[in-house]
Amino acid sequence: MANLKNIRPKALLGLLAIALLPILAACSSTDNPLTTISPKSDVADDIQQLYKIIFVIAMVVFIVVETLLLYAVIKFRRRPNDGIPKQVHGNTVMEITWTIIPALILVAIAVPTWITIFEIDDVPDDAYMIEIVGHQWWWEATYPDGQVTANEIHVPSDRTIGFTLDTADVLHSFWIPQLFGKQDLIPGRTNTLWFTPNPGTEGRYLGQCVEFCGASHANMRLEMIVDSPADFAAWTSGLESPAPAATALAATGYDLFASKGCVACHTISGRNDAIGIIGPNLSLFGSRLTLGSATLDNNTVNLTAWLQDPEDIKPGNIMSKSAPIYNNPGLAMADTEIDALVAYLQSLK
Ligand code: HEC
Ligand SMILES: [Cu+2]
Repeated sequence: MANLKNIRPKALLGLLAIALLPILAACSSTDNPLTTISPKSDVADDIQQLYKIIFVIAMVVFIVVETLLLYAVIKFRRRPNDGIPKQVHGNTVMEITWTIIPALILVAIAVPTWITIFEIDDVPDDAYMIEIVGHQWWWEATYPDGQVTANEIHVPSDRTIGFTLDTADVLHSFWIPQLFGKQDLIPGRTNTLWFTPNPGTEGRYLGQCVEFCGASHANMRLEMIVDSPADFAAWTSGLESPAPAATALAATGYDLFASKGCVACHTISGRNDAIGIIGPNLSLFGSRLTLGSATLDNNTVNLTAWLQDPEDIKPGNIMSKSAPIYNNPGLAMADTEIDALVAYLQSLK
């Protein structure tokens, strides 16, 4: 082992600074969309407030305990010619003190915690309710007027949004750290959540499934897109309109979407033959920003890669496991067929 005495103090400081860099870098919210310390809604603000209270109490405890510890270590250190120190057993006053003080600290944490839990528990009556259903490994959202989408969930910025949370299979947990806290999706039970976006927070917010749900749990992300009221209205009405197949290539893709069996699992609004519900609803897929439940940007390269080998992108996903095109070599798709499907999916705007 290196002799610590040979390391100059300045070098040590330098090393410490380098070690701190990644920690400081983790504090910027733009590179870390899953940050919990940059709240953008009323509910997230409440949780942040609680976090601050507990953080301050923890800091005070830390400083008091470390100061006493350092004091004792230095003051009572062993000196030359010290004999055996005085032998004592027990100190009733101290023991009572160090039981009562932590109990009071716990009460100081419990009271604001309970208040916050009750404040954010019940969904306000005027909330705009969206039904969320978790699937291995993607999210389905159904709006009050019946429109359905997946993985990229738009909400209007001017009102309180409520969610009912259910699962189609196993446990999942819904979490968009900048907007609201975690809530589990439990088989046979409907949970709820809600939040009101803060003014001026239109934008994209990343979320993540936070309850282990199988092979691709880590790839089960989502985006919540807080839209201005006008953008939101345009998006929901777009979800209802039939999507035209724009080019000849896209028209070929339209036919392949039926002949390759995609229709068995995917719904696309405006197509009577595409009403499958095993996979995500693909209406307006061409205007989505992400793909594979928010794990990849939605562009030609990534979409082609997804259709060539979804297993490579999301291990164990139901599409690669169950779609005949990936399990029966006789049905495998040619590159030109994939190009046509990509063109068709991108035309769904
Ligand atoms: C056996 C049912 C099944 C079949 C058949 C199927 N898919 Fe899928 N598809 C799924 C499932 C399930 C997912 C979600 C996978 C995941 O994210 O875990 C999916 C995801 C997708 C996605 C990504 C959607 C998103 O929001 O990220 C696209 C695009 C897609 N499928 C296109 C197709 C095309 C094109 C075909 C036909 C060539 C097809 N699928 C056939 C079940 C199927
Ligand atoms: Cu999960």
